[in-house]
Amino acid sequence: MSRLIVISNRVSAPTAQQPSAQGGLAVALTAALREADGIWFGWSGETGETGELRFETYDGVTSATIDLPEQDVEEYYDGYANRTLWPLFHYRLGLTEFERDFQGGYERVNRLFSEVISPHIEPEDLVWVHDYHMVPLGWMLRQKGIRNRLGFFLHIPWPPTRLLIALPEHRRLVEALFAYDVVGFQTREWLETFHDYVEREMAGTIGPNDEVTVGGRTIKAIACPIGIDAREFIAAANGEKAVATLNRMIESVHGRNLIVGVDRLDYSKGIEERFNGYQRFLETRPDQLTNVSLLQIAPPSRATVQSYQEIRGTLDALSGRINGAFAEIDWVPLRYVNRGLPRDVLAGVYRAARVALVTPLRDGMNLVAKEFVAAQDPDDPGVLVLSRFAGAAEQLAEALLINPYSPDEMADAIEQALAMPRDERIARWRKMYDDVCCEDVIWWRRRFTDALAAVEVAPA
Ligand code: GDG
Repeated sequence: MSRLIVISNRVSAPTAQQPSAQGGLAVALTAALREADGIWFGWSGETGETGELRFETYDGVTSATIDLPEQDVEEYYDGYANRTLWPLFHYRLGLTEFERDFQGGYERVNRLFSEVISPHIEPEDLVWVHDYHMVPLGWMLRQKGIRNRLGFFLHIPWPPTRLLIALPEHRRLVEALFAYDVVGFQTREWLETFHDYVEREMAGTIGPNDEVTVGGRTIKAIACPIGIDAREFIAAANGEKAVATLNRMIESVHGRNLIVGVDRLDYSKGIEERFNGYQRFLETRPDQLTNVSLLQIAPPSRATVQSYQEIRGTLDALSGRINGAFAEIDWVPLRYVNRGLPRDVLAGVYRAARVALVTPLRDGMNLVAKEFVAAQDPDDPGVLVLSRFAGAAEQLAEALLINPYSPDEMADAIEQALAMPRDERIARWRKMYDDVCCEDVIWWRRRFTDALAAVEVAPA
């Protein structure tokens, strides 16, 4: 078995200081690396003079991190990654900032990564680069003489061609992808939008066996949906902490139905639209008024970016308005927690919920939907209300699929979920549960690395 090298913006493998991994990518890759005896390279999250890579091995996973100068963090991370690519790839052209300095910082940091990492790559290693922060890295590693099999996985959506071409350097960005041997997307839909770009903008061709050819270079582009570590999560949901949380939650709702939302505080997650849909539900179903309780957990993220400060302000105001309008002296309709919870506590919260609202406006996949399914009690499962614009909707078709922009659809789905007979809940859940367990993070890792390992020869 080849050693696995993972490269991504942040290394959120567990460390002595931070023993529990957080975030979609972190949770998924930690499990994968532990199995393959790999190294995870990335930015330390610290600003300062760029020095040496720092290696640390903790709980079976080796990480190697580097600090970045403040200007690089501003231009590459806050700038190009979070203010250009993230909004654009989530279909938010109005929030996308086009600054040449951002792109300069992006290329500079990718080049730095190629310089510090390439000496640590051994000839047989599989190299797996992750996400939109690192698109040009493969091309830069090739320039450093790296001949290894190189893979790239995009965790976020691939935008429609007509949106992507708003990016001045769109062609350069996509061309860089052709330095990889395998490029993975979360869903068929994102893969097909990538095909569309290749055909329209690059005069490329789509061949059999996932092949995509542009100007004589053929790569594999695959749909490879990420999963969760289902076994670990089910165990967590049945552990002591989760059960204690479950009981605490049951007590706190006094017989009402708990509805839950869990998201990084990000405008792509549709939390504002969710609150609006919930408000519509409360307005139009007065008989349900004191029958429900919504708990929204939203740990802040990317707090230095203005659009994130704005969404936080919007949600503070909206949650206050909803509670002001509908609360009784002994009941509040909405509990809004601006803080992360430990993973096993989260598992207990999912278990206690009768309904989960997972309603992103766009999402590459969305692991919360899968975690909720994994945590349910087989005899009395809750109902997943899921945005059709989440990648997860391609697999979890038995959820109540909604358009998150429509408060009426959201309100109807909440009503339908609360009224759903037990047999129907079990039937829908069972199918989703089987898929979540079968297509888990190990399956995802293997599917990608098998495709990468099967590449015949790295290009000269
Ligand atoms: C990107 C893509 C794709 C959330 N709050 C807490 C907490 N979380 C954990 C969840 C889940 C993870 O964070 C979030 O994963 P998502 O998939 O929902 O979203 P992103 O962070 O945007 O991830 C996404 C993913 O990459 C993987 O490819 O699915 O589409 O955007 O695991 O449980 N964890 C804890 N406390 C919290 O309060 N412990």
